[in-house]
Amino acid sequence: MTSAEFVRPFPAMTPAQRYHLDVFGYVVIENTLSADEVGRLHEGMQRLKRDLLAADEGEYVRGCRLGANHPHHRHFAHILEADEAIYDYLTHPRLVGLVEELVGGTVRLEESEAVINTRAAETKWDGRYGFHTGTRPDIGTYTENGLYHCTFVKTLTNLTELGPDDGGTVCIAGSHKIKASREEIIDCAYEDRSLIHQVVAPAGSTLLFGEALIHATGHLTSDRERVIVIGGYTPTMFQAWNGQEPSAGFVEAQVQPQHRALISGSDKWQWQQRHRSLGTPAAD
Ligand SMILES: O=C(O)CCC(=O)C(=O)O
Repeated sequence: MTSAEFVRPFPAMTPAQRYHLDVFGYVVIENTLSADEVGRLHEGMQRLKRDLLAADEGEYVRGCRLGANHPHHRHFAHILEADEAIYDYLTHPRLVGLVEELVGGTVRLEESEAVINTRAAETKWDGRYGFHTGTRPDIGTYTENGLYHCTFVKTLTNLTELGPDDGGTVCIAGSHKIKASREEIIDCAYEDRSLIHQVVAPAGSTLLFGEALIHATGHLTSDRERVIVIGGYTPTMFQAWNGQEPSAGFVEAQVQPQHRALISGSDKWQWQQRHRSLGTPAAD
């Protein structure tokens, strides 16, 4: 990145993408990353996985640690500082533009994660998912111009192809707006499984959603490894997730000036709000 300006599209979604997001609580935007970007990120994640597995248990590698370390499911916490390709992903202008549209203003990075998983050892699946949320309707959501907004937004980008058997993220459609007991909503979804939507998309596609949406890792039954990278973002005055604050040394030495506020949260209460109308066409 050489340009001194950090230009993000606004609005970043087409009206139809925005409507999909409002109705279901998520939208999958295919091929947000080029094949080269996917390749660099995939290599970066495999390198990080190798280095973490070679390190002592609990040890940090380039600022990252394994939050979960099972042979079939590894969760990587704070990947920001681990690889230049990951930094480029987390500061990708189009992806940050998508996030800002859903937040309704400028954002800071709140966390960076990845998941690498494969089919679990043979046990009979009980048909249930690890459904969870990071915020709740009303507490972390609001409406402006008649459109849904959320103050905790994620981009989940798959670096491997996701067919129906490849364990793509699942969510309970529409749960981002339902201010009822989470357990009762989950019971409804198990009763009518058409309410559970799953990501099926080519490598390099991005699932965009607000964390009030009930979601989980999907059930993987194929022989393929799934690799996803995740950026979490909030308005500028919010805090990073526990243990996810970027190191001062990294911000000083590695972060480009135009990304400082995004990565460090230094804009704090100078939050700049921006809200679209549904029919506004997407910017180029
Ligand atoms: O592994 C997944 O697909 C879901 C990840 C997730 O739950 C999250 O980022 O909050």
